[in-house]
Amino acid sequence: MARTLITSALPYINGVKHLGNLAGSMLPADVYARFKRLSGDEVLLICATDEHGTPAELAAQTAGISVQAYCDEQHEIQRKAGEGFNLSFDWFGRSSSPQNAKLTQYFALKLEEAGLIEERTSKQVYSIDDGRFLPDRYVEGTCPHCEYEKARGDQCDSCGRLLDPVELKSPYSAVSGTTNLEVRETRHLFLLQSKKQDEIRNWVNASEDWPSLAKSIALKWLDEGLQDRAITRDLSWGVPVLNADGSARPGFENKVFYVWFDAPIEYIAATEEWAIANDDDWKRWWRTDEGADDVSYVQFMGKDNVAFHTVSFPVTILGSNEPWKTVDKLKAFNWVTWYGGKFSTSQKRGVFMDQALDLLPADYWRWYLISNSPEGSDAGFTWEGFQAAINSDLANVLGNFVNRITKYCVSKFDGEVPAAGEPGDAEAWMIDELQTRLPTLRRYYEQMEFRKAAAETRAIWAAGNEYLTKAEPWVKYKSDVDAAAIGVRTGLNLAALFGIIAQPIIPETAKTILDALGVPESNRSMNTGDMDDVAALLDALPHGLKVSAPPVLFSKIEDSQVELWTEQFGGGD
Ligand code: B3M
Ligand code: ZN
Repeated sequence: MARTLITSALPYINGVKHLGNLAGSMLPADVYARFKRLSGDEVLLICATDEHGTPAELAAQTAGISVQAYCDEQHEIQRKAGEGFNLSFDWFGRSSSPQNAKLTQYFALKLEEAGLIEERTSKQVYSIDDGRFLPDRYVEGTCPHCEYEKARGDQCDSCGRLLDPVELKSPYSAVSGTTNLEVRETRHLFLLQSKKQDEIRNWVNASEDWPSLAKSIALKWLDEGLQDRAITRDLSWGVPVLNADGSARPGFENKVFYVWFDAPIEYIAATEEWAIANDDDWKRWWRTDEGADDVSYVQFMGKDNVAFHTVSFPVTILGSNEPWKTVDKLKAFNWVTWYGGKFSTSQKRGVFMDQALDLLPADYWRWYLISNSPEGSDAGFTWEGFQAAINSDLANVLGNFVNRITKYCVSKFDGEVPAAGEPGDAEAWMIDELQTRLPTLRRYYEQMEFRKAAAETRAIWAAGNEYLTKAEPWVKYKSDVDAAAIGVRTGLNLAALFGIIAQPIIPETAKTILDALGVPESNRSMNTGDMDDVAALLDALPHGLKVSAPPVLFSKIEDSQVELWTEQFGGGD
């Protein structure tokens, strides 16, 4: 059995994610995992909250609670939101787990043994008024590259460049706002990435399966030259820096590892968390000397995370000189924008995951976000676009088809799959369509082209509607019941097929359809073998099988709802 390991970038712990975050890693990772499971692979889908670093500390401080309590609370909220969206994580872990602390410390020791870690004195911003160093986001100021005035110490939100806090112009403390700052010296561990420049370039070049967005970002970073970087910070919340014997490293008692050093390691540690909970073996997914050499490993992330996954994390795992599994395919996404601009809680722009589920079921959002996946470029969310997609694709093209054919079967054929009738021209046309479209659909999924996969899914649903127009069982029924019967039988089988191919994107609705048609779990697969024989697919439901009409699958979004939501969450203005 082929094995696929899938990780989604770990959502940062500070607050529920918006629809753009969902669309840029967790949701496509889930869709791909569902497709792979339906294709017969053994799949492990891993995600976790990313809990260390300055944003967590700052958010906890604002909330007036301890960082630990803040993370406990937020992890639970994010876990629930993920569950609400039917994200089928095999494990949703926490980077603050003891497994991650241990593994992070282990990697650091291995890297040091390999001569890739060095203690260096570095310059850090120190706040005299706050009485502390201000690493990363604790300091804000003007970006030296693009002059954006609210750049954070670690990265500029405007031009996307990674920054060193001491580079910021006109810096101020994010804790207190004070500008009474100075640069002081402090000791940190540096990861000597420059030593790994050639090895990483060779590794990136050897990767044949990376979609172009990820590869071009990785090569751009390599062209700029890999910088050695500090992997520790003057903070108390995080993974402690230890010696091999477990004692605190002298001079590092008040320091922890940098969040971007331990966060990707959590992919592995979360697998360990999963293994402990399920009495399984995590090494068969991660150690090539323990069976992971036949795993295909796919990562999902927004484009701003690519450098960390193609350069920094590989330096960590390749630099350890141990046989760890590295990524095979890396799928990166552009942004989902809110009417072309940024999502913002404070400015009431955009919908966040928990709010979305208060408005409509998960499948509505999943469909829209996947069929408008920000793959080739940014994708703008608009209420109007959302309404149009739901009303047309889901309510009209899919929903009406299923309701019409099942209701007709119930009213004219006693709710039983009719046995009579021989396939004719209309059926031959439908078979022809599916013979090209089903392999195309599978190919788009294999290539992780989600927008195209959704478009092809819709095209198959639309072809089914065209088939019914050609077969017109309701007209034929008046003169020739058997001729109507073949149309109804084919229509019911099409409805089942529509449910089967809908599973990766809209799993809940797909289940409703397949349950109503009595399709057993074992006949819901999307693997090549089961999809090859199209004629058999269109006569798969046992003749005489009792079917029922499912409840209305999707309700249309009214203009009045669009108006109301535009007021509540912002819109085009
Ligand atoms: N937490 C991304 C972010 O929140 C970061 C991803 C970590 S993946 C190891 O933007
Ligand atoms: Zn900038």
